[in-house]
Parts: sequence; structure tokens; C-alpha cells
Amino acid sequence: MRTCLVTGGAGFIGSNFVRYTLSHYDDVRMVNLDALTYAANPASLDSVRDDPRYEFVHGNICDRALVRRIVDEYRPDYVVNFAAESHVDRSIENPAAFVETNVLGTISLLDAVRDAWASPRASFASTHRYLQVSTDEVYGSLSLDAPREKFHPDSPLDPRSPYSASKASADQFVNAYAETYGLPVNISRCSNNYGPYQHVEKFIPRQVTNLLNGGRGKLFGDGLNVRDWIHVEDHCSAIWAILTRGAPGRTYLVGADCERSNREVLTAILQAMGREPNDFDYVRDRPGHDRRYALDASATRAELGWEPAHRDFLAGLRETIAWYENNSSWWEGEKDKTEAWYEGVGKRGR
Ligand code: NAD
Ligand code: TDX
Repeated sequence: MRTCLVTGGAGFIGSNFVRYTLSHYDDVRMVNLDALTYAANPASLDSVRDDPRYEFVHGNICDRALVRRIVDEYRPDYVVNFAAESHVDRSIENPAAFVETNVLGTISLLDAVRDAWASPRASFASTHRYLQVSTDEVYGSLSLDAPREKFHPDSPLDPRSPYSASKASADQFVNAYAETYGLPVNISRCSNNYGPYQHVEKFIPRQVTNLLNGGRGKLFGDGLNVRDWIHVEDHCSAIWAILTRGAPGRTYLVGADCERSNREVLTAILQAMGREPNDFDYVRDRPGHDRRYALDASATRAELGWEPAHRDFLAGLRETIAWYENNSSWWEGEKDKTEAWYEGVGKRGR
């Protein structure tokens, strides 16, 4: 039995990863450490709660004593750090919270595994792996005028929001621990995820739930910003491939070659939901709004033999819409709070 400690496993990608791993691999125990912030939803883990291979620990990755205790008690083979403040708009309101969890929380985890995994000779077992779940946003923004340009693993880091600055900083610490202490690490940098269990503050769930509630879509700025979409299950299978087959120390890009402007995505959602094409409002733009993300994951595919399974974006979008339609109890509790928060941001002028 291998033990995998995931942090942030009650959030969007983490909960998908816990379910994905337990349903695909019999010999894995999942321990989930999550602080249950506003972004978490314990109901995302209802289907695994009674699985004897699943354990939940309520706690903060910044609590260094707790993290050490958990690592000492469960002796994980793998640690996958999903825990983060993840919303760019919230990072513009309160950058310090992002430094706290995304940077200091990562260091707390790195220190604990470094000390627990080092043998008396300070070498690490080949089975141990720390995986930092990062983002393509650390590379900054591409231009709409150079459509063939993409991010590569060694593109220069150029974070432009407090969120991406905190993620890039955490990544630098992960690499520093690999160099300095020989810690067996990987970094995965993935593009925009979509699928079930994503918080209603994020683009696709916000549009879908606005429309389900009889409201309208909301496009920031001119709606021409481009994101590179991947189904969350494909991100999960890539993480597993990196954990189990990746070379220690390497950074892997994860993406599915699916660039769409926000306007195109919203148009597809409106059509799939039987609404008029103009059932949306252009709203105030996000300050410093990155124009375009696109990444080249060919090295990850070639090296790990990983391939995304969800290749039809419109089909995945329709399934995601159906999931929100059929699971309104999962998101209703957060919807009004989230829209009130967006309204407050607008009033504060940020
Ligand atoms: P999310 O906001 O849905 O979930 C974050 C989870 O982390 C929540 O369950 C929350 O309770 C937990 N958490 C927050 N602070 C914590 C703390 N201090 N201690 C313990 N738990 C804490 O985020 P997500 O969209 O699932 O993203 C997961 C990871 O993937 C993040 O690191 C994010 O940067 C990265 N990522 C996300 C995307 C995307 O499109 N969503 C793309 C690339 C990378
Ligand atoms: O109502 C909206 N209208 C709108 O036009 C919202 C919420 C967003 N947008 C735009 C902003 C972005 O161009 O849609 C795009 C996607 O927005 P988000 O869902 O907030 O994602 P993004 O800012 O691209 O960041 C996401 O992908 C990378 C995740 O939130 C990050 O955690 C991840 O690292």
C-alpha cells in the first residue's frame, strides 16, 4: 500500500484527484489535509468518505507543528500540494493571504518532508516524491498577435498578478529545496481546468450558475482574453503520471491544446443552455488581466506517455453544464455570497 498525502483535497482539483486515484488504483491510501476555506466543499468527497483507504485531517498547511505530526504519523510516499488561495480576483483584493498559504504553506510542507524523508545518511528513497501543483500563469501573458507562441517548461517566469507571483515564488522554493537538500520534487504547471466541483467564483461555473438562476453571463473587459482549457480529470491523470513516472527535479507542463477566447466559451455555454447569444454583459475588466495563456505539453506527453482523454471541449462543457444543473445543492450555498463579493469588488473600484 502506498500512502499519498494531498493538501487542499476538498477543493476543485484536489477532490477530483482524490476520487480519481481511489477509483483507479487499489493499492493507494489517500490522506487529505485541508483547512476548509470558503473554496472547499466537503460534499465533493461524499463518495469516498466511507472508503477505508481515505482519511481526512482538518488543518492548515501553515501550521508547521501539525504538518510535521501528519507527515510523521502517516509516512507518505507521495505528497501532492494542491492547497492554495487560487482566485486571481481575490489576490488583487488581499495579496498577503496568498503569500501566507501559497508561499509559507509550501515551505512548511517542504520542511516537514525534507526532515521526515531524509535517511540518517541524508539521502532520499527513490519512492518518495513531493509534487507542487502549479500553474501556467507563472509565465505571465502571451500576445494575441503571436498566435503560435506558447509557454515551454523553461520559458522565463514573469508573474503579473499577486496570485501568480505567489505561485512562482513557491515554485522557486521547491526548486531550491531540490538543489540544496536533494529533495525529490516535481512541479506541474497546468492550464485552466474545467469540470465538475469547481467553485462558482471561477469563469465557467459562474456563467453557468448565473444562467441557471435566470441571470446573465458576465464577461470581463472585451471578452477576447484567451485561456487554454483542460478537463480536470486529464489534469488528475497527468499528476499521477508525473508522481509515478516523472524524473525527480523536473517541471512538467500539462495542457490539452484547447485555446478559446472567453467570448467563445460564453457563446458555447449560452447556446448549450438554449439562451440568446447576447444574454450577457460586458463588465469592468480585471486589473492587469493576462491576455492569453497557451502551453506546449508535448515534452510531458512524449516523456510520460500521458495523453488527455477529454478531447472534445464542447462535449466536456455540456457535461459540466449538466453537472451544475443536477447538483444545485452543491453550489447554491456559495452563489449569493460570491455574487455579493463581485459586487463589492466593483464598488471598491478594483
Ligand atoms: P480551490 O480554490 O478549488 O481549492 C483549494 C483548496 O485548498 C480548498 O479546499 C481550500 O480549503 C484548501 N486550502 C486553502 N488554503 C489552505 C491552507 N492554508 N491549508 C490547507 N488547505 C488550504 O483550488 P483549485 O482550483 O482546486 O486549485 C488547486 C491547485 O491547482 C492550486 O494550487 C492552484 O494554484 C492550482 N491550479 C489550478 C488551476 C485551475 O484552473 N483551477 C490550474 C492550474 C493550477
Ligand atoms: O465572471 C468572469 N468573467 C470573465 O470574463 C470571471 C470569473 C472570469 N472571467 C475571465 C477572466 C479570465 O480571462 O475568464 C477567464 C478565466 O477566469 P478564472 O476562472 O478566474 O481563471 P484564471 O484567472 O484564468 O485562473 C485560473 O486558471 C489558472 C485559476 O483560477 C487559477 O487557479 C489557475 O492557476
